[in-house]
Amino acid sequence: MSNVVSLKSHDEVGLVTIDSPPVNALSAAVRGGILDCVQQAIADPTIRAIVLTCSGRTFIAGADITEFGKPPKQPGLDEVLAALESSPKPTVAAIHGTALGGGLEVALACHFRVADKNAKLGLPEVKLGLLPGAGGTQRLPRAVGPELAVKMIVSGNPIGSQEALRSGLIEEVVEEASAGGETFARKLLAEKRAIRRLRDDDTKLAAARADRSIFTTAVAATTKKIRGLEAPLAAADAIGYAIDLPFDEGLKKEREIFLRLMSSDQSKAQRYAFFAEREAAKIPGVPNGIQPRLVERVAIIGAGTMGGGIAMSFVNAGIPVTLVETGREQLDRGLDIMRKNYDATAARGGIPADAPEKRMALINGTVGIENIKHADLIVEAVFETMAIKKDVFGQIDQFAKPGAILATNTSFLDINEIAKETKRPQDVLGMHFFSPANVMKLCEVVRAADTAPDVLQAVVSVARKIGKVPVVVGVCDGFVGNRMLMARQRQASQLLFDGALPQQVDAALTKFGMPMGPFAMGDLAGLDIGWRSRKDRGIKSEIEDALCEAGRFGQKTGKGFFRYEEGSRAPLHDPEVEKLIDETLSRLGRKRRVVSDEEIIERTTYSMINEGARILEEGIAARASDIDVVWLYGYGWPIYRGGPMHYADHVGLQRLADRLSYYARESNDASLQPTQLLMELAEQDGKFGARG
Ligand code: 3H9
Repeated sequence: MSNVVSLKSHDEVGLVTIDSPPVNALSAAVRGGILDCVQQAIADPTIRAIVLTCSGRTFIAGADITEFGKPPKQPGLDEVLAALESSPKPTVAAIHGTALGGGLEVALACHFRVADKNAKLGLPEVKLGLLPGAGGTQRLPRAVGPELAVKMIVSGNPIGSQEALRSGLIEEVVEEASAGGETFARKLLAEKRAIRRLRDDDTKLAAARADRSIFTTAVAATTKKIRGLEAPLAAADAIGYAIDLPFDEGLKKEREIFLRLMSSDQSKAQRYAFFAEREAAKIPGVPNGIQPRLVERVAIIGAGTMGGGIAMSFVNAGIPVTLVETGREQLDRGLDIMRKNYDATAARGGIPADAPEKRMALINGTVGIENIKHADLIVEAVFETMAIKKDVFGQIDQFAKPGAILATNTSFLDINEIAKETKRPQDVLGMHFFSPANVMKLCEVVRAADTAPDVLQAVVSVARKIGKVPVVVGVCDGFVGNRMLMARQRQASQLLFDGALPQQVDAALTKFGMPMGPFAMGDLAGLDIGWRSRKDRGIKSEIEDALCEAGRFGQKTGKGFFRYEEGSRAPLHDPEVEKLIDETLSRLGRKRRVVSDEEIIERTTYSMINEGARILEEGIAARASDIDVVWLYGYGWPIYRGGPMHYADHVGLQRLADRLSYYARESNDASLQPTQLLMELAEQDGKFGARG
C-alpha cells in the first residue's frame, strides 16, 4: 500500500486521496499509488464510482519537475491516465487549489471534473519550455474547444472555476472539493449518467476542422509576444494535431515534441529559472524556523511614481496602505494617477469593474509623517538623495512604533549610512522595487550590516505575498542589478567610441532576447540626469554629453540616441545622431572601425557577468542563481537563457575568461580583466551554478 495515496470506500464511492506535500506533484510514488488505488477500486465490487482528490493546499500541481532529466521511473504517467480513462466505473477529479500541468492532465483523463470556487486550472508547461506531455494538447481542445485550449496552453496561464464551468472543462463548482466530488459521483450513479471519455469526443473540434482559421487566428493572437521562445509554437503545433489527426496519432506527435523540448537548452534554462526563483526565497544565514515579524499594516512615504506603484502592489494583494505625503497637492496628484491606472486596467478587462473602487478604498492618503505610527512596515520612497533620505529616516525613527520594519526603496545609496539616522539599525533594510513598481516582479531585499533575521524573513515573506520575487542582496553601489547594468552600460558607451552605432548595439541585444537595448533604455530614463550628475562631478562622457548639449534628453524631448514620433515610444534611427557621433570622434582624433554583433554581445554581456562574479566574491549575492533571478525579473533577461550566470555556464567559463582578457587588452580596459573567481572556476572547468 502506498504511503502517499490512499483508497477509502464510502458507501459505493471509492475515494482516492493523494497526500504528498507540498504540492502533490506526480512523483513516481504518487503515480504508483494512484495506479494501485484505482486498480483496487475497479476490482472492488462494492465500489461503483471513483473520486480522485488531494489533501493539503492543492490538487496535483503537475509532474514532479525534480525528476526531469533523470532516468524515467515506472509507472509512467500515461499508464496512470489509461487506468483512469478506461475504468468501467465513472472517475471524477475533485479539484481545489491549483490543478496544473500533469495534474490537469490527470483530471482530463477522468470522466468528470468538479472544482471548488477558488480553484485554478491550467497547463503551464510552456513556462518551463515544455508542452503538456500527457495528452493535455489532445484532451483539452476536446473539452473546451481549440480556441480556449490555445489560449491556455500557448500562454500557460490558468483559468478560474467559473470560466472552467462555462467552457465545459468542469461539470460543477462545488463548496468543498472532496465532499463535493463524492456528492457528484453519487448523483452520476443515481442518474445512471454515461461515462464521457474525452478521447472519444470530437464534438468541439468540428468547427475548427471545417474552418481551420478559427485555430490559426487564435494561435496568431497568443504568440504575438513570445520573443524567441520555442515551446509556445511547438505547443500550438501539437494542438493543431488534435484537429488534424485521430486521438492516438495526435498523442504520439505530442509525445515526440515533449521529448524534444525536454532535452532543449531553452527548457533546461527555464526549469533552472523555476527553481532559482524559489531558492532565492531561502535566506542564507537566517536560522530555520525563525518567526518573521508580522506585517499587516503598511505605510509608504512618498506618493510619486515609485511610492504610488509600491502602494498599488500592496493594495492589489489586499494589504491596506497609509500613503504619506508632505502636502495635499502632491498626495492628490499621486492618488489621481493610481486611480487612473486602475480605471485603465479595468477598462481593458484586466481587473473586475468594481476593483478600482475597492482597491482605492484600501489606501489611506494622508499628509504628515506622524501618520505612520500604526504601520508594521514602513517603505520610504522619496527622492533619491542621501541628505533627503537621512532626514526622512530621522523622522521615521521618531514616529514608527517599536518593532516596525523600516525599509528604504533606494536603488543605489548606502543603507548602512541611512540606518545610522535611527536608533534601531536592526529594523532597517532596503526594498528596492523596479519601475513600474506595480508591474515589475523583482524586489531586491537589501540586507544592511545590522538587519535582524526576523526583519529579513518578514520582508521576503511579504514580498512574495504581494506577488514579487524577492532576492536578498548586500549593500554596495547599485546592489546587484544596477551594478551589473552599469558595467554593461560602460561597454555599450565604449562600443560607440569604437565604431558601433546605437541602433546596432540595441538591435544586437534585442535579437539576443533583451526587451530593450541599452540606448533605448537610456532614452527612456532620460539622458539629462546622468549629464547633470557628470557635470557636478567634473566627469565627461563625450558622446552622451554632445547629445545633451544638442537638447537630446531622450523620450521626454522626442529625441536622444533615437528619435521618437509624437505619442510613440518606438525608437527610430536618426542620421543626426550618427553625425553627432562622427563629429565627436573626429574631435577626439578617433576613427570608427567595423564592430561585429558578436563583439557587441560578448562585451556587453560578459562584462556584466564579470561584475556578477565580483558580486559573488564580495558576498553581495549569496548564489549565482540569485543574480540570475534579479536579471530575469528586474531587467527582462530572456528566460530561455536562464539568466546571465546560467548563460555564462552554458557558454563555458574558460571561453568567457579568454574573451574578457582579449577585450581588456584590445581596449585597454582594466574593468574587463576576468575576476579571480572567474579565473579559478575557468581553470577547474567549473560552473557558477555548481557553487551552491
Ligand atoms: C508537467 O506537468 C509535465 C506534464 O505535462 C507531462 C509529464 C509527462 N514538481 O512555488 P512554491 C515545489 S510540468 C516538483 O513555492 P506556491 C517548489 O519547488 C509541471 N516540485 O509554492 C517548492 O519547493 P521548496 C507543470 C514542485 O504556493 C514547493 O513545491 N506544473 C513542483 O507559491 C512550493 O512551491 C507546473 O509548472 C513540481 N511540479 O505555488 C506548476 N511545483 O519549498 C509549478 C512546486 O523546496 N508549480 N514544487 O522550494 C507552481 O506553479 C507553484 O509551485 C504552485 C504553488 C502554484 C503550484
